[in-house]
Amino acid sequence: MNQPADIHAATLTGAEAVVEMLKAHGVEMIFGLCGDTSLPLYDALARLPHGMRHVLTRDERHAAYMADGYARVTGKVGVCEGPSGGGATYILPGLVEANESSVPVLGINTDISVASRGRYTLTELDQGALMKPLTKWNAVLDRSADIPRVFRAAFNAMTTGRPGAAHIALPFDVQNGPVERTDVWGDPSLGTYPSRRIAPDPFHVELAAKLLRNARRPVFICGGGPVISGAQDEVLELAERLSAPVATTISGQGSISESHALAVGVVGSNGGTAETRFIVDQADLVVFVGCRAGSVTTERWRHPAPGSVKVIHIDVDASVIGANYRVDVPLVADAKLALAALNAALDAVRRPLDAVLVREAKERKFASFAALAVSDERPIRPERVVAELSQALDPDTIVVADPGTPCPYLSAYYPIRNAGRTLFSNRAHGALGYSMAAAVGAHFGRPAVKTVAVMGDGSFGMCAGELETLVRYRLPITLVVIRNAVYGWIKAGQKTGYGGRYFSVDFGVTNHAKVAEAFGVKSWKVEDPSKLGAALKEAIAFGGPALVDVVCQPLQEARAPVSEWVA
Ligand SMILES: Cc1ncc(C[n+]2csc(CCOP(=O)(O)OP(=O)(O)O)c2C)c(N)n1
Repeated sequence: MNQPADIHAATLTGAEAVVEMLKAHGVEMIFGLCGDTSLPLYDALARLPHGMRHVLTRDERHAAYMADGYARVTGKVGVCEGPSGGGATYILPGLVEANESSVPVLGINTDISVASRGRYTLTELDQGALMKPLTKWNAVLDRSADIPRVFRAAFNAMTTGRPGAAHIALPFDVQNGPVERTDVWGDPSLGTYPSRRIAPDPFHVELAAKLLRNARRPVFICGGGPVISGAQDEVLELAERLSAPVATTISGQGSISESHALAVGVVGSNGGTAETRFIVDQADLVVFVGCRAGSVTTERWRHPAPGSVKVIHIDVDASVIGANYRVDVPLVADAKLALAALNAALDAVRRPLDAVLVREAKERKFASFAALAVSDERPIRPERVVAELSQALDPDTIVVADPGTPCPYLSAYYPIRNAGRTLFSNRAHGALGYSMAAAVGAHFGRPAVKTVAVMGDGSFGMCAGELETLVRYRLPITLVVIRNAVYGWIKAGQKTGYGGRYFSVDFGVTNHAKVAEAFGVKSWKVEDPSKLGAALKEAIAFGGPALVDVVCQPLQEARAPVSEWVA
């Protein structure tokens, strides 16, 4: 049996060194699930006075989503862990989402001993090969002495350049071998992101400033980059200086408050509308900021239309620039530094505010929404749910939206009133069942504000096990389930694109309120739209986990925000 840690000994065990390396990088939270190969690590966590909090989850996928939600709202690296074999395959979806969404999440899977490799050992798996294409950086440890260097490299990779996920496989015997105490150190600034900012080339800044000066109708399209780099002030200053509309992707929401006169809202095929598309189409210069200009944002590279506008592309990842659009000026840089440099170069410019186009587009967009938002139809219209949420929630509430109905409807019609990260979704892969766990991570990251997760019933089926985690930690999180007994987004696609030949998209009705109650979650089931607002307010005010099960219309009967389907 292991002895209590001697915190002054010249050597540590590998497991103790892992704990010290996490602490050295400023880690405060670890989300994870135990296993046979993790016993030394858990024992080190039990014995050492590290001050970190471990949240026991019911599934490694959700541990990774929690780390992701935590990282998104704190600006710190999220850490998750699990055991070998199934622990690695289960943690994987959360790591790949974080990586593709430029969120720094460190996944640690313990592993069978180095000495047992190649002998058909239970749970043996090539974790290095598995994680390599899915993470920004990964390593399999073979020797305890490498632990400090490997952890330093992982934190460096996650928080410099484009942030991303890292994975470390930590074999059982490596956890027990010796590590020199003098090697165990880390730079805590690498535990936050972006930890090392890259400044733009002044030559390209001048070229971009010239294009902006000459443009008559410039439009900004902000991806996730501005919020990641904390560039909200610089976005606002530049937009106001040029009187230029600011549109965002879903990940880019929070680049600007959507109450601002120049804020267009979301563009693209998942959350954009014809009205927001119009603002992009009338531009003579588009500035992509921390945005990959991918299929959803550009509605399959048609808005803006290639060749019809000049393009300035700002991104910290040089490979993004020019991948989809011919670029007139590339700015390889951190978004905050690039926008600050443009503000400085355009110091003399101050155009009078002219936001008529944006105002009219927003009025048209919300006029068609408003009629549906007050509808008393039963089952309840999704628009009504979004409108009631907008009324019930404070501007600083963190809202996490799952794919299906929640993400496109909330990103289109739930105007975020504060700049910064208050509404987010897993936009890279859009896997169902993200919001509940991400909300748990977000709550631990910002416990002083309310956190709400909005999901379809398809998503509920993929995350319900974590209700027990919410209850065990008595988390004051509100869950809203849009119940329609169908994979509605896909059924709507079958209607729109395949002549209504519905195939294998309907499933049975679940009473989510009852399921949640059985876990110990306070629940409401709402069928009457006039009772929805009150139920939401009660659930939000409740001091523990709460769920509102809303009996809704399926999407194919409701108006989808955009009739474009992305494939
Ligand atoms: C893990 C995963 N599998 C499949 C999909 C494809 N998919 C996208 S939306 C959707 C339907 C969502 O259904 P539900 O959660 O009930 O929400 P609704 O669309 O009915 O509002 C499906 C199956 C996905 N996004 N994630």
